[in-house]
Amino acid sequence: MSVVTTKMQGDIAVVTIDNPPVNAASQAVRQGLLDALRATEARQPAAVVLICAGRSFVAGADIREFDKPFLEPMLPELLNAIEAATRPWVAAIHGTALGGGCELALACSHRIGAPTAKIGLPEVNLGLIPGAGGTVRLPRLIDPIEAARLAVTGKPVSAAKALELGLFDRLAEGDLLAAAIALAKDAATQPRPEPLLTRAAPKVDRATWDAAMAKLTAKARGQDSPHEAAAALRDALDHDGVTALGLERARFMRLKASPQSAALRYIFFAERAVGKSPRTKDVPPRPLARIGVIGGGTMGAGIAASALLAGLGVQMVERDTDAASAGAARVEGILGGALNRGLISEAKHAAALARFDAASDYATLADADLVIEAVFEDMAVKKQVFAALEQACKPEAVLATNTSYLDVNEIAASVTDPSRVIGLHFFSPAHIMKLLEIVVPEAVADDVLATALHLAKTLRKLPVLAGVCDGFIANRIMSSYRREADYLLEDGALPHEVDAAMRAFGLPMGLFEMQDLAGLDIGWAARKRRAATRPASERYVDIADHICEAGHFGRKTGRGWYLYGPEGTPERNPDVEALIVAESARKGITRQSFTAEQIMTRILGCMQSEGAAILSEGIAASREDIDVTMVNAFGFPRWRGGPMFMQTA
Ligand code: 3H9
Repeated sequence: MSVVTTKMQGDIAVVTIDNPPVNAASQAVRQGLLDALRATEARQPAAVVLICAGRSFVAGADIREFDKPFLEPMLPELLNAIEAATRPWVAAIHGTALGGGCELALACSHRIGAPTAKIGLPEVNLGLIPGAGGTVRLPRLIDPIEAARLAVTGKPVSAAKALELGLFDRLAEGDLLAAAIALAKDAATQPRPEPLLTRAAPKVDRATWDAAMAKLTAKARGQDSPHEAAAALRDALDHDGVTALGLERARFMRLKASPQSAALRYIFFAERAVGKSPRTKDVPPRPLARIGVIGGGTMGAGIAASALLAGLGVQMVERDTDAASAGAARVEGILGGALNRGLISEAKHAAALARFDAASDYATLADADLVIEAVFEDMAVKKQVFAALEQACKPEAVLATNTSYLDVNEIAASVTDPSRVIGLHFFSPAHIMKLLEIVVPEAVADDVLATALHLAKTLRKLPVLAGVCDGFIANRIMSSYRREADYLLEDGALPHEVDAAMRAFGLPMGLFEMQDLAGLDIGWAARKRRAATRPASERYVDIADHICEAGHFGRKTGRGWYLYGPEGTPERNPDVEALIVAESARKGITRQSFTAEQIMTRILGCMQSEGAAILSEGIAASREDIDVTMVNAFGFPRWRGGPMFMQTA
């Protein structure tokens, strides 16, 4: 069956695209649309409605075609032809109209949206700009700065906002097709709006424009495409539509061939490829309606809030009633924050609170389908919790640990049925961070793994599967490059130099600033715990230990790797720098200076060799697992794809 069909409904032609899953504008769709255009031009209906089957309007060009030569008909020419049609075309939009889908809607003479629809130009997220007239037509339809906001930030807008901006002519009350046909009938009786391409460019004062673009591109941090999108929009204001279209196309083609776009497209597909296991194919998950969370600290509260916001019931358990009240207050704080910021309605807030309870009694977990412990990182404590869970929970309940590095096989072996135990490593703040490392112990049952993946989906998290080892994927790589950064200090670099190199690379924060923010005492405690098992031959840098021994734990004590004044801005710490120089001397190391590039070559090389070890040991199944983890756990710049992608790109 053709992916594009045309049927008459009275005197209106209804053209339907049906190309699951997201109606991407593949070659077949483009050809189908061209055929539909020719047929409707020949038949001359009163008007044409363009609608999509399935869950969405066209969600963009087919990204999978981008690595191959483009096939005719090309999207820009097709859209020009649709815009030049003699009959009105009404785009009826539900789900998402993104990228080429938004551009298709702009080529139509009218647009109507379902109230839940979203529309936008997300090409920048793939290292691109719109390449089929988006930057040219949109500023000729709506306020050019608002048009730039869509193209430069890549963030879509809601149907209500699209109506307010003038991007939609109407919102559909009730049935979308019926409402679109009504609009098409109205359009057939009215003069055609002038095609956007031939409209005069709107005038925007240069200074106002530049200030707006500076604001919109402020967060680009090394990524080119937002700047390119802003420049394309400016071209569209400075030139007639046809000339601007040529400039946009040239820019699009150049960016499509760029390493940044290759990296961003890789990570787009990588994020959709991870979190799948052949073991769970055709294995239904266990029921999941109410979960238990042990521990009401920052992590436990974040996990609880995330589950409540996803519609699950949550029973929190703390060691006594005071701790339970404090944990409950943390959860209520997160939910209240979401309400105040307009992220959830009053009704959703009330319903989430109604599904929540905090207590000090494990017996309250009797009906929990899955329990996640988020208590202190200590094997003995974890085993005690699991022993209590075994007593309190129903036998089919999944028991999960949120440990970030402890041996999940050992935890599993401590209960009678180890097949029910799995690792669910959330990242802080757990209600915001998307990554969820699912740690798969040897004895785990397939349906327990399926339940963990189902939980990730319910919580709208990005699951990555990891094997059991110290630190799994995320913290194992983090520990290794942290160690390398410490070696760099002894070898001649200073903390601000390492941090500046990391920021210049595109990371949001340097490693030492990050440690100061998290608190140096956390890593110190972990190092002390591991001291007994650390091989004597291993190179060990004790600078951080000396800082902690002096009672300096980072931001919270005003001193750490840096000094913090009342403003909270990190300043170089002369005492620490003297300590570093003294440590190099004590170890007989001749200090040398490093360029930012040399620093990053060492840090990146270290991430890559640890990643290679993780792959060869089977801790991660693919390089995608590692790259997705690095991008989503530690802010590794998406536009570089990830350390493993960089090694092979
Ligand atoms: C563009 O349009 C350029 C033009 O300006 C100019 C051209 C000349 N192509 O995310 P999901 C697949 S650039 C191919 O899990 P959701 C996806 O891989 C494009 N495939 O679902 C997955 O496959 P699988 C501008 C695509 O409901 C499946 O669909 N558009 C495309 O969470 C489901 O995806 C964008 O950047 C595509 N364009 O989210 C939009 N999109 O099942 C990119 C998706 O095999 N897409 N797939 O793993 C999205 O943002 C989300 O997919 C969307 C749905 C919001 C649509």
